[in-house]
Amino acid sequence: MLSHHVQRLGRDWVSHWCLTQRLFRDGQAFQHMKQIESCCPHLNLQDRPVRWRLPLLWNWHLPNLTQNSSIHLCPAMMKAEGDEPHLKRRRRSSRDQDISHSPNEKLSTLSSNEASSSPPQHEEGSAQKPRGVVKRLWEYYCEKSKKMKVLEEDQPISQDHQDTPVKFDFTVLSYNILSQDLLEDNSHLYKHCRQQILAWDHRFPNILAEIRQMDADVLCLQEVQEDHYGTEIKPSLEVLGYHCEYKMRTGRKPDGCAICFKTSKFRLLSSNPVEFFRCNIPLLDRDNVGLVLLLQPQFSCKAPTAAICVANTHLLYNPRRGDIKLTQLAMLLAEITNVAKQEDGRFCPLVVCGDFNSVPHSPLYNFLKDGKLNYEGLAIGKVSGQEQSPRGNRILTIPIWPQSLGISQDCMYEEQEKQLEKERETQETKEASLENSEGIIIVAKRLPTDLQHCFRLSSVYSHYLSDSGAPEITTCHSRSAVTVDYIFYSAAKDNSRAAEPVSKDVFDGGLNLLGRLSLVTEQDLWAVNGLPNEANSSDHLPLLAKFRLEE
Ligand code: KL2
Repeated sequence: MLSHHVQRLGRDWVSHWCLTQRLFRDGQAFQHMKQIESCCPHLNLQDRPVRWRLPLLWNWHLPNLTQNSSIHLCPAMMKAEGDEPHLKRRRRSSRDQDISHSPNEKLSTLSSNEASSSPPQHEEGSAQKPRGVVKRLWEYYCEKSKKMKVLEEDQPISQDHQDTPVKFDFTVLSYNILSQDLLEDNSHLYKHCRQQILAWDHRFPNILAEIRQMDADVLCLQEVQEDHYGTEIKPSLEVLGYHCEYKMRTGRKPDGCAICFKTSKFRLLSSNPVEFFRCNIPLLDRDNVGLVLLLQPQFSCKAPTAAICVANTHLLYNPRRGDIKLTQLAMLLAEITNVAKQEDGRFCPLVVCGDFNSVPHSPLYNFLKDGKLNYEGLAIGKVSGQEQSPRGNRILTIPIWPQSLGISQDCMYEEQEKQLEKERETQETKEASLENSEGIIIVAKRLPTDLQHCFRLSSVYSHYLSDSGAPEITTCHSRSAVTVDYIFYSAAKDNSRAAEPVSKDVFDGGLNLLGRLSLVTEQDLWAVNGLPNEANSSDHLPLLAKFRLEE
């Protein structure tokens, strides 16, 4: 499976023969391939033509395909998401200062108030820095160290699980592709970019080329603009073998979330859009959405699991409105609970992707992963962790959302919760009479400020690079460089990756994380002019993970 995937990735690299030759001349490609082969003989790289070996290097080098190099950034026609503040939390290290003042940037202009804290703005006609080539490597799970590792020469091989009777491998990509309307509404965030690279005609071919090269079986895309979706994105992805499902935001912003899957790998069982806007609930006056699919894997033999559930969302940006973000998340979780619930009462394996506009280890992030949050005394500006010192300190109300929303504190639809309670009671009565015990059922004391959901999820990424400990960055522009994008999944019981918690026994099977495409640091990104740049055409990086579903 893996080597086949590598082959498919590799075919797309034939077109980048110049890079191939350069890397081989430098000896880098060969060296890296040798390392991979020595660690993973099951990849059988020896048998492949040379051109199939390159994708594992994963150096982006996308050609400038644009014909039309001019762009007119129109003034914002609509107010950006409510009255959102302009500053996101921004981590500036001394290293970044060095970058801003590096000799390479002599010709860049720094505006007086941004000179020390923001990347330089580009002047048309200024000397070019290197093209945006971000080096990202495949990291594979190492059974021995129980860690994700870039393959090295002395690394033992234990990946192939040859004795697994029934297995299904698939890859998932999560990518906020930056809608052109939002780019133009928030043009102040992209002053470091040459106008030419911000044109949709430049960006779309690059984004499509990235998606083609990664060749994921499932794509979770955010900020997919409706007109571009209809005319370019959907038709192009269909040519690549994807079936596409789309949910546009409510309100006036014409972008939304898409989930696309290879029809050769999955069949659509159901598609469930989620709107977070409710006209009768003042708290829920924002237009964000989610999309939840139930997919049936196309196994070559008898399927061990009937379905997997894939969810995608883009939560509210506003760093101060953690109350809205948490409610939006609860609404998404209620839909996931509904869709993923099987007849036997357990849940099918889950993959939850998206741009959560929340940083790692923030209360919202912890809640999503751990399945519980006590929000007593928590300021709404602290929920997402986007700002270290949020203005205002309004505390979350108890409860956060009104009962009229119809979603319980367990993030379930009230109806489903009642049904579940009934089932549980019947089960407990049965167990008590069987054991003939004193029938003491210990119920954990539940506070009114306790939020819960049914799942415990693991994150594909660990948010800090394993070698340097530097924070991984998924989005970067002139005001922010943080992780806000994630791929979460329900881990198989024996697959507690990188100190991630094991899923509760509520899942019917689970997923093994086989590998991921490594992320990079803020410094790495500013070394290629930040995002978007010549080759990376969004202000986010794509996240990519490979999973195995086992019997
Ligand atoms: O952070 V994002 O970018 O996940 O990449 O999600 C939102 C922001 C997206 C959808 O609302 O638009 C961006 N300052 C900075 N970014 C903003 C703002 C703002 N005031 N408003 C919207 N976005």
